[in-house]
Amino acid sequence: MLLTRSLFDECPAPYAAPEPIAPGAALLRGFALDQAEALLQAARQVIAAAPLRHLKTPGGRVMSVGMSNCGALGWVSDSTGYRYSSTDPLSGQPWPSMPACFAELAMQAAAEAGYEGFAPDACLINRYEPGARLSLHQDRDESDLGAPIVSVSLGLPAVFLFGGLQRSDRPARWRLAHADVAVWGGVSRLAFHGVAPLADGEHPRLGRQRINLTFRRAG
Ligand code: MD3
Ligand code: FE
Repeated sequence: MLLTRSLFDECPAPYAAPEPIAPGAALLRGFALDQAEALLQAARQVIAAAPLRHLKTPGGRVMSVGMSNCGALGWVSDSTGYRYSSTDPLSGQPWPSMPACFAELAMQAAAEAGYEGFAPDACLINRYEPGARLSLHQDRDESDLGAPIVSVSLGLPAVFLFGGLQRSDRPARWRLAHADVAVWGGVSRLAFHGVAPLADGEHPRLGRQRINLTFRRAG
């Protein structure tokens, strides 16, 4: 049984139904399976035009996660703070437009979780290599906190930390695997969350990395 489990651990099951993980939040396991190849190809094109980079935090650290964006607005961080920008600070050009397959998947996942009419204007691409992590934080740089956030996991599995409205609330741990989609809205929208250091591994499609697409209504 142990052997069977390890062999098939990374065989994603087909999507069945949303699993509630907190009020307003749902996990859609395997929801992106049919679209994973198209999403990865589109992500590769975005990254070719707006390369992944390790941003500096206002506190002066370098983030372990590599980031890029597509859509009208992109999330950036530097010594002066966090914000959304319509241009890529590396090139001075607008971010690549959001691929249609990205926007469509995000809209469908939001609807599946009960949020009709989600129209993201920002997609953050996060690339984790083994050891990369995201410390506990809130997403509060968006002007419309009534819109949900949709996140799509690709590649190596990660442990997602999902806390409460206070940083001190002990977070629950959720495993997010290839093609899993999570939707966060309502009272979960301002919950503290993060990603534990990525465990090393080899994903059949993506190798030693995890890519996360985070869709937001930022403007
Ligand atoms: C729960 N990214 O970029 S997305 C981020 O896997 C970020 O790269 C993570 O957190 C990642 O800010 C997780 C899932 C997510 C996004 C926003 C949330 C979960 C959330 C907002 C509230 C609660
Ligand atoms: Fe976040």
